[in-house]
Amino acid sequence: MKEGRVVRVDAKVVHVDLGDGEAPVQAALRGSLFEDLGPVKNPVAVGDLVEVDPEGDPCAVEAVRPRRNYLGRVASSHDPREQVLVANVDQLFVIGALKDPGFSSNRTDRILAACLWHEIPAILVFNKADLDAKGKRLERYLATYGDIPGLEILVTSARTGQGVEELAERLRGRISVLYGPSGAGKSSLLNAIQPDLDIKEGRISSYWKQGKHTTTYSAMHALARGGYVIDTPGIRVFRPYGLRRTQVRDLFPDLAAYQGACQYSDCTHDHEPGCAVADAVEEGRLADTRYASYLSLLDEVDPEGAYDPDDAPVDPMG
Ligand SMILES: Nc1nc2c(ncn2[C@@H]2O[C@H](COP(=O)(O)OP(=O)(O)OP(=O)(O)O)[C@@H](O)[C@H]2O)c(=O)[nH]1
Ligand SMILES: [Mg+2]
Ligand SMILES: [Zn+2]
Repeated sequence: MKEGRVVRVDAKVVHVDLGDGEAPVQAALRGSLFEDLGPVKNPVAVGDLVEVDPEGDPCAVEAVRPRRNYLGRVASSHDPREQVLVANVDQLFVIGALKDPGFSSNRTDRILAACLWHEIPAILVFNKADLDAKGKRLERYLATYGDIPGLEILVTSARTGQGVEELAERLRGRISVLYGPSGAGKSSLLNAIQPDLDIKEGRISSYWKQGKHTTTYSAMHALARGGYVIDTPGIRVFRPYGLRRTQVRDLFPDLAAYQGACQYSDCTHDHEPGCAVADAVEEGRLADTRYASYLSLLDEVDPEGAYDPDDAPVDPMG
C-alpha cells in the first residue's frame, strides 16, 4: 500500500501523485468509499491524501486519510448535498477581475465567509489591474475590503506582470488554491508565474464580458519554487453548506466588529431595532455590498427558522 496525494479527480478515476517523481497513477474508486458518505456528494477531492494499492487490478484508492481541512459547498441547485471542492490546503486565493468579467461582491463575500467557516486562510486578489489604469475601481474595492480584519489583498496583472512575483512568493512552499469566476485570470496568473505549466487560457466573450469556463476540472500543479497550487474551474454561484443562522454573523469580521454596539447582544443585524451594523451602513462606515451579501446568506441558510445540519436532506439514492 502506498500513500499519495490526489491531484485530479475524473468521473471514474482519480490521479494520485505517489511522490516518487513519476507521473501520477490513475486509480479507481472502491465502491466502499461511497458507503456512509451521508449528505456528502464526493468521497475524494483534489488534495486528499489517499492509500492506493499500485499492484491492484485495477489500481484503486483503498482509503482516504482524515482531512486537516477542506472547502465545501452545496453541490448544485438540484443537489442539496455537500460537494467537497479541495482538501488539506494551506491557503485559498479568491481571484477577482477589476474588469471583464465584472467583480461580484456577493460571490466573493460568500467564498470569504466559507473560508472562515472552514478555517482556511483567504487572500483576495484583484487581477487585471492593467484594465483599471486610473485605479478608480481598485480604490472603490479597497474601501470595501481594505479594512476587513485578517484579510490580505494582492493586486495583480497577468498581462503586465504587476504583483505576479508577490503572488509567486506567497505560493512558495505551500499548498494553495486559486478560486473565482470564469475569466478572472486564475490560469493566466499561474502561467505568468511559471510558463512551463502551460495551462489552457480562455477568452472573454466580447458580448457578455464573461469567461468561457476554459478550465474544466481542478488540478494540482507542482511549483518550481516548492509547493503546490490547485487551479479550479470558474464558479457561477457559491452556496456554503451546513451553516446555521447564528453562525453567519461571525463570518463577516467587519460586521462582527459592531456586534457589541447593537441594542441586542444576539442581534442578527437583520430586522432588530438599535442595530449598529445597519447604522454603520446608513452612515457609510460599512459597505452596503457587504451588508447585502450578509443578508442574502442569512436569508439562504435559514429561510424558515432553526436550521440543523443534521436535518440536511440526504440523497434517497445515497
Ligand atoms: N487584460 C488582462 N487580461 C487578462 C489578465 N489575466 C487574464 N486575462 C485574460 O482573461 C482571459 C481569461 O483568462 P483565464 O486565465 O483563462 O481565466 P480563468 O480564471 O482561468 O477562467 P476559467 O478557466 O474559465 O475559470 C484570457 O483571455 C486572459 O488572457 C490580466 O491581468 N489582464
Ligand atoms: Mg482557468
Ligand atoms: Zn445588529
